Amino acid sequence: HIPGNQSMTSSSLLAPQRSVSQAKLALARGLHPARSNLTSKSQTVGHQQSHTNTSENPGRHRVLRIDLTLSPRDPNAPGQFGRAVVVPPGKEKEAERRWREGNFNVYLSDLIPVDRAIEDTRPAGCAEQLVHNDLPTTSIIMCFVDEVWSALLRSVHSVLNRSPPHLIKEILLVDDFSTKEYLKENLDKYMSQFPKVRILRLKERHGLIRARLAGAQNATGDVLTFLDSHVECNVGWLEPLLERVYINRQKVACPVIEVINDKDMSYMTVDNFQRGVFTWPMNFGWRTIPPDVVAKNGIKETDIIRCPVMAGGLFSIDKSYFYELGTYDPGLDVWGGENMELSFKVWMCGGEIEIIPCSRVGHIFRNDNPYSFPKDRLKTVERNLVRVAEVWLDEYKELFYGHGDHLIDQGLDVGNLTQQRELRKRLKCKSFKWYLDNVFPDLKAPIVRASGVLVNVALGRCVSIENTTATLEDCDGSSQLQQFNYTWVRLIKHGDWCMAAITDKGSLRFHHPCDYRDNRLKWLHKSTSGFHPELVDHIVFEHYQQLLCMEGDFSQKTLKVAACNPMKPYQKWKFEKYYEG
Ligand code: LR7
Ligand code: MN
Repeated sequence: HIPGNQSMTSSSLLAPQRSVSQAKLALARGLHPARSNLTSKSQTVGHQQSHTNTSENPGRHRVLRIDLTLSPRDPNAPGQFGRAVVVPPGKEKEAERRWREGNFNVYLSDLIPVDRAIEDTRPAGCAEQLVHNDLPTTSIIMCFVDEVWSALLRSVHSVLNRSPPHLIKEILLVDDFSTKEYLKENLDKYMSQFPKVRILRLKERHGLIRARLAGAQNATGDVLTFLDSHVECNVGWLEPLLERVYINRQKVACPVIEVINDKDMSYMTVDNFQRGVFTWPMNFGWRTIPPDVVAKNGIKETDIIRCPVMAGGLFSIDKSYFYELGTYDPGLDVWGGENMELSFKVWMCGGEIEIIPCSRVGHIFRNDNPYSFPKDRLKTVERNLVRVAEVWLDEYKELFYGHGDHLIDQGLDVGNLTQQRELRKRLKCKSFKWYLDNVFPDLKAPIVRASGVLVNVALGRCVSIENTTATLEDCDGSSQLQQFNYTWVRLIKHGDWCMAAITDKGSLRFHHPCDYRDNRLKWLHKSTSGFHPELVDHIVFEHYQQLLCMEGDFSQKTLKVAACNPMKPYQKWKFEKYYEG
């Protein structure tokens, strides 16, 4: 699983789980989507609602209900209330043709209103929550490259229609050097009706990371709120985010990311209790908090969820805190890895990442990026991840390098890291071990995969080390000379010395120093030999496409490498202990 590999990181696979359909959810609340405009009850609609201090909570008010859901312009329009839309008969070809403009159903996106209503999917109780009267203002930063017109407009309208105006300092649209004509003239013209919307045009393609930084540099609000350019903000989405940042400026607040279906444009809610996590080699994903943990701890649907990592695209952060943290590593290119970087940086340097269930934003999940990468996509993502690993993961970076094949082995240039490492020192950030122990204890991260004595299965003898040579001796678990670690980057280590596929004085040599980029030191064993299923329990050395296996010779007490043969018993090896990870 190479990072960026389609099957591992495709966006649609990353969509958070959902099992409750939109309709079911509406029914559960006694609302029918089509009739929710009749259920306004006592709630105030529009921007007029004032900040009345409730007597029991002076200085706070309820989350405003600023929302067109209760009175959409055209209740019968396609896609209204977040309903699924079907392509009209005879238009299928056109819809199919237009798919690749955005890698989602662009035809339907154009068909539905830019300010459609969507179901209020917040858990019960959210509308009653109180937020401070003096919340900070925010700049909304949305960067885009060749975004679909109607999707971009719907994103902007959803912010304008569902945010208290006094909290929005401005909406910054950062055009990352789009090539589409309509995004040039038409966009300025369209947005000129909204004084708060500003368009910033980059003179070359920078990628989303540096585009966001350009937005941040131009932002005048107290808080930065980043959004993708194909989202729909739901009712009351903003106040709960700003409330968290207000309570503690080192909190980074993320909404629940709901799903705008790429095929039928329906707005679908997602399962509760999901955390943002990652698996090796740093693939972002969602993990549901197990029901028994929820029950045992009495976790409520509205409770804030602390996350090891954020998805990346949608969050609020105090502007001065963002700069204190040194923003993003500006050396990250185009797309990918920046969510890991910021997450590690926030947690390790004193902050927190939270998902706020009362804040919900829909996002169009797509199977593939609709824009081109200036350089190779895989290499770009890999390079970004290596920068993150080298700066933040400490000794655990081996788990990143050890999972899957990495291009770094082929001499990929990742650029200079001095400034990023110095930043980490200057901020006195904690270790990655601290992060694992305190923030993400359920991540399996054993630095070694196997350890202890290394036994030749057929001979029942153990590898021992004599000066710089490997020998075969009677097994003695108490002997230091027979202790080895097999690591994720495939080194067989004895202290700082590594077993090499080099024969010296008739047996394999232990080499110093260990360098995981030295191909003579890399051995494949056990699960990594999944590439060669017939060679389980063998220790394989890969050399110019040719496979060689470690083989014991007890009469000589030596080890060598020889042509692999699954039938040869002297080629089977076992470590004393294996670790899951
Ligand atoms: O070169 C680029 N320049 C840009 O301005 C590439 C992209 N962009 C814009 C793009 O138009 C879009 O608005 O940046 C935004 C994000 O790009 P997407 O939508 O192609 O990314 P994504 O939704 O597939 O990927 C997720 O991971 C990215 C990793 O770098 C970013 O962090 C995205 O913001 C992030 N999206 C989300 O977190 C939404 C939920 C997805 C999940 C899980
Ligand atoms: Mn996106």
